[in-house]
Amino acid sequence: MRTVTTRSELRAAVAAARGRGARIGLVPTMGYLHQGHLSLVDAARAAAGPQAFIVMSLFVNPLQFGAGEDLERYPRDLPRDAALAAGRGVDLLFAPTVDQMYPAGEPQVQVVPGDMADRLCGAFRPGHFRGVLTVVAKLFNLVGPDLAAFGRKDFQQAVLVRRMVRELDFPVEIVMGPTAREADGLALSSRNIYLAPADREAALALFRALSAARDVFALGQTDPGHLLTAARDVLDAEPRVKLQYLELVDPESLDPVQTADARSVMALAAYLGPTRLIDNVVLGG
Ligand code: PAJ
Repeated sequence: MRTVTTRSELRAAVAAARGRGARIGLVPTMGYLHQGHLSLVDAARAAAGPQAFIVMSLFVNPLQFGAGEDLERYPRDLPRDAALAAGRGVDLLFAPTVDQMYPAGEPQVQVVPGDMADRLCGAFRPGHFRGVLTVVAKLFNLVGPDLAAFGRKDFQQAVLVRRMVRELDFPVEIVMGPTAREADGLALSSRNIYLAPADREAALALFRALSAARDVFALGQTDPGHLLTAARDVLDAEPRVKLQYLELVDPESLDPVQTADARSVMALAAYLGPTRLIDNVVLGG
């Protein structure tokens, strides 16, 4: 695996791979890699086929962090990440500085999403998805991938990237990888290392709550109120969990559903101490 830090080295390395007939798969990340990120490397490789050339980007994107969020203390460890990426078969690691990505400071031209970015997480993180889509668009233009992999864990993000690709005609196939979890159900996240032991234990209530709703749905319940109550009861029983939102939405529009079906997605965000965690499940999946 080669690591590059400049846009020109990135373009040259991708062009060389393309010249050899490679199909380019991109896995965008903010680093501090875990098995969720690495499972996307596998998904991208599988989708790209025998001629796969996998590019991973590793960039803590300041544009997507709001005031008072964890930009400064977001965990960073390039040597560790490079070893993990190489071990999983990444071909090219792109780890730029902020100056390299935004040489003129905050870009004057950005990708501004519509109402769908003001729901769920977006309601509590104004400007977050503008920052995400702007950096993803930039990465798509720098790499020119045939496909790019995103995790279902960040469900709203993956849906908005799909919309951006469709509505702005990026010639990129989007692959959505399943949520990787610890053995006890906690969704893997770079932020899990912030959790104090008692909060790590309490955080299990998130997936337990979503699973409870899924169980009630499996018994035939389709009323959103009942399904949300099933989840909320589990969360309420865990006082360390400070729920930010719990919603049952359509997977395409992100609108709240009137009647649940197997495709409906239950999503939540909650604070455990100072740490904000998110999770979601597909009711029928
Ligand atoms: P980051 O949080 O580092 O996540 C990078 C990718 O890994 C995203 O597609 C995310 O959905 C996926 N991922 C994270 N946890 C996962 C899990 N437990 N299972 C499966 N996939 C998981 O998301 C971002 O970075 C940024 O917003 C980014 C897209 C890189 C733009 O800056």
